[in-house]
Amino acid sequence: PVLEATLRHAVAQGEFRLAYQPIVDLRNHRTVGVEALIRWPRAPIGPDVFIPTAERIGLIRDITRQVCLLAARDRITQRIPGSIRLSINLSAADAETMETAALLSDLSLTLGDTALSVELTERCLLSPERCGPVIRAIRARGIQVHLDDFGTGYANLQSLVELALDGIKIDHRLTRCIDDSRAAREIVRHLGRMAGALGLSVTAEGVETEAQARWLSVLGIRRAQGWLFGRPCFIEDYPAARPLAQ
Ligand code: G
Ligand code: G
Ligand code: MN
Ligand code: NA
Repeated sequence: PVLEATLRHAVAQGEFRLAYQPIVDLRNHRTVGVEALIRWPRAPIGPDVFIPTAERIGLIRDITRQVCLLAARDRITQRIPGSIRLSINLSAADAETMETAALLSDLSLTLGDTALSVELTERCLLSPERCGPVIRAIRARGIQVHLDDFGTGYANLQSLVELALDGIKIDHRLTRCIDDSRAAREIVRHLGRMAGALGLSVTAEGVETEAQARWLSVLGIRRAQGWLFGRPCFIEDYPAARPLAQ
């Protein structure tokens, strides 16, 4: 209840910021995109704690609206060179209202040359009859839709059957096992093949070591994200140029 009241206040006061984490091409470690991750600087808790609360008390659509405004205001192209794609995370309630497509469309126009993607979790897709039309409207505006946390849920293969999507993001829990587990490697290899056959891109999340990055390359995965390449940081702290790894 204290968190709920504080969170309502934070939404009313606009106390959130976005941290950006690079997404790289594993073949040359060049930044091809950034994921925007919400932060609440005044509070010592992360979105893993306050986003579920916001979802429960009906604040998430207000928060998503603020995320879109913050992403427009941060002018990321002035700090992050090259043609990159910005990804933002959506919650289930966002995926069920057409207002989200309009919101994203406005953001996409503001971003100009920077392409826009959204990341949905499986929970966003629980009612395909409601999210299907919203996802189609988002994609019709040239915005990509990626399925987040792939490989750890239970029904996301069905999502790939029912919905046209652009890519999947392999959950960090799977990436973490890749050095030690032949099973994890085979799963990632086959996920990559399956995604390729379906015309989906694959991004591995939570890459922390060179060994994991090498395995992913060997297994045919092209895009990755994780502390090895960069931690999420506010736009003013975003490294001006990221050295290419040898
Ligand atoms: O940034 P971090 O790894 O702490 O994020 C924790 C969780 O919060 C992740 O599941 C991430 O998808 C989610 N998250 C981060 N930023 C946002 C956001 O802007 N909107 C929503 N809906 N979820 C977010
Ligand atoms: O669910 P989603 O993929 O949107 O959440 C991304 C979360 O993963 C964020 O909270 C982000 O801070 C975190 N994250 C990003 N890179 C790494 C990493 O290399 N290792 C770990 N453990 N977490 C990471
Ligand atoms: Mn995400
Ligand atoms: Na994820």
